[in-house]
Amino acid sequence: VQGSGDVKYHLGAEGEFVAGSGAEIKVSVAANPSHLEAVDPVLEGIARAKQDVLNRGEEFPVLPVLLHGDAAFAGQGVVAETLNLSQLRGYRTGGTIHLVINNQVGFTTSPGSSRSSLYCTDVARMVQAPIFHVNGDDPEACIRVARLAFEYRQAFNKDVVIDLVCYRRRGHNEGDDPSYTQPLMYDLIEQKRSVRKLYTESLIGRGDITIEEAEQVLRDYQQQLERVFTEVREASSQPSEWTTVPDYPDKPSGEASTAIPVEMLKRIADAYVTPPDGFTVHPKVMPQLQRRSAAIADGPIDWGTGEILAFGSLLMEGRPVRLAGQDSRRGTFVSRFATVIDRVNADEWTPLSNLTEDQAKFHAYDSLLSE
Ligand SMILES: Cc1ncc(C[n+]2csc(CCOP(=O)(O)OP(=O)(O)O)c2C)c(N)n1
Repeated sequence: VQGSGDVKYHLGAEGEFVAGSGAEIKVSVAANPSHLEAVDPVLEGIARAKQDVLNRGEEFPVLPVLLHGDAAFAGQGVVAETLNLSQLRGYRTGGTIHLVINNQVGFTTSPGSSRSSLYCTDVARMVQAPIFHVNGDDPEACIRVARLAFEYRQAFNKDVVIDLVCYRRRGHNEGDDPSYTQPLMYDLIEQKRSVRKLYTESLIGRGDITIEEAEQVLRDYQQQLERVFTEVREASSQPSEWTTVPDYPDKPSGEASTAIPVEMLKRIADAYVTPPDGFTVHPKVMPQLQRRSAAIADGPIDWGTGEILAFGSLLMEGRPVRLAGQDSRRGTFVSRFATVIDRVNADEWTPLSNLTEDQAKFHAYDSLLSE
């Protein structure tokens, strides 16, 4: 069965989180393959697509949260590429919260062998993201930093990083004994009391709770774990109602009609020769736009014009079109002119955004050079 074994979480999940206050929020966990950090840009794409559908502009109502390991965050190139996407018009998501679970080891590799930077989070300095280094043994400091990070994201719509400095008590997996490779660190870890014990002691010491209350909370929690464990065990012995492969819609069969009315063609042709008032089209570009417009009426249709007709007719049928890639707007080979730049003041004009009152939105973005 796909996703069985020790990596069930790789399948992702969707649900609704209900806070103690009763507030509800939709939460989804992206399917995450074993290739560390590969999910980062995928998650950003999911968040951006949801934001585009919600269409609430600079509100950025979907919050991406990325969890990283310290070795992977410092080592994987896709982390830098994802940070580089974070403020670009075609890709931004209004700020991502990056939480690095910094257990100070990557499987068996110590920081001295896994990075040249001082901190595992230094790569995020490339976008001047604030980075909070916080002691994982201090839950209240962690909560404070989490709130601060969220408030920063909401106020500035930029990425923010939490470096949760902590430790891994046991091996990377069941068969692993970290004292083979990090004996000194693991001597220290063995002597440490757990975060729960340390925090319980400080709450009791401060007089915030009594010993009896602490014991009661622990009992409740263990009962919850037992209950869920039993539920899961019983559920797994019944046939699963979940499918394990994506549900692909059937391909349309037979010939689909793709013809468009001649008025649509004419509207697209007109849009290409009707710049806004006061807009100065580059003198070498204007004849190309005029040729395109004439070709729509009389032929022949070249590749670039064919594309524009396809996009334009989809837009007039109410389907949004998003085009993102290297030099997408002009077209690498001077072929597209999805966006035209004013020769005098560098203003932008996108003819396909000016077709009809009720057309769908057209987005054309030049992308970062990442491939
Ligand atoms: C791209 C990639 N390289 C190597 C691995 C194998 N691998 C899995 S976990 C791991 C160590 C990761 O260390 P860290 O990022 O610090 O996260 P931790 O497991 O300590 O939370 C390695 C090397 C992988 N899954 N993906």
